[in-house]
Amino acid sequence: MSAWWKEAVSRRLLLTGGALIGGAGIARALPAGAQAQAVRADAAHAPGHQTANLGSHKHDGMITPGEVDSARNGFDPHKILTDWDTGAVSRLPDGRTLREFEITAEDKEIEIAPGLMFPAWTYNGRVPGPTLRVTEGDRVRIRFRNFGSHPHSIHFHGIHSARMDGVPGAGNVGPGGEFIYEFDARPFGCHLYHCHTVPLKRHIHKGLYGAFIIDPDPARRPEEQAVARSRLLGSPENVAWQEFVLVMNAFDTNFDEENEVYAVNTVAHAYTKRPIVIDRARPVRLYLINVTEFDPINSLHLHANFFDYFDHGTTLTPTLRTIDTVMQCQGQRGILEFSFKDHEPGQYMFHAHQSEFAELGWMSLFEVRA
Ligand SMILES: [Cu+2]
Repeated sequence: MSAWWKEAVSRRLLLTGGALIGGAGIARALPAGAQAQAVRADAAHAPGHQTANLGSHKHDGMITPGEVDSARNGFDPHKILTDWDTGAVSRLPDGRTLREFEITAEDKEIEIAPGLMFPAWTYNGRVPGPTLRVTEGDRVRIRFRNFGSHPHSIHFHGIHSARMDGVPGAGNVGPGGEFIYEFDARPFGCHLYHCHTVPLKRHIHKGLYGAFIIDPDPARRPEEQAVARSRLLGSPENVAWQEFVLVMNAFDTNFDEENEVYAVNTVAHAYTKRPIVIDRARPVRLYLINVTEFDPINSLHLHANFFDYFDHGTTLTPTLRTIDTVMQCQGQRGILEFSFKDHEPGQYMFHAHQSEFAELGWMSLFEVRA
């Protein structure tokens, strides 16, 4: 069998065996029972052997058994879907809105699948970090303090000066240090922020990233006011929508530069075990961001339905219409809009269409209710 298949088998057993990994090798860290299963699974898939027994052990269905302790983690993937952080709001002398945010970096062990701890680096103690949500044209001021053990920064995707770019020499902060990033929010869209300290792949993968949404200002877009208002958080037109943020991420639990666990909003299979409830009568808007390290792309496939897609969220008319799957490379993002109004109630899947990612945690459900 190919090396890829053996690898997939051992990655899958890591999850279904409920092993606890803290930087040790997978085989060494697997409990004795799971090691025995790993041996059997490999034997079952030896060339010429027709009896696949992956589904025969007690945790069937490719879902991580058990529950993650959200209280101990200090964040809940279901709350992350909608907990927009709009900052402390005040008026500048010129009448514009100023939004101020406080973000800290800290080292923290988090549970990413039942019993599976990951030594993360976090913004505000959570992965992904807070979802910052502002309006086009606002002044944004972020006070960043580094309580972590390594240098960190915040690099925002958006338009700003070189001094505010969060790269080495411009807002890179050593342990105990502090920096204030400040810029005008533009362009409107679905953006992200992440640490830009080297080695970048390690700093991003450890958990230092989050969503940064800039809503369009309807007053600046007279031609497209109605749709702009529907995107503006809290407007009557916006309240009609069901909006959720989904950050596609993954975790390399044994530091071999391959991921063992995949998810949206960090916790494997969180929305399979407890589906996202959808009111059939109201439209759905997803803010989708890919920060997955080590794999070149990630994707979202919606079952039994199609959506319109706004690449980067920087337009008010769709850039792709009537699709059911979208791919994103790391750092790419977009807005998905769809409706279940003509569907019968029930559970509708959405997941990565890389099947391996889905089995390793990136599988989710909408529960559509009448
Ligand atoms: Cu960093």
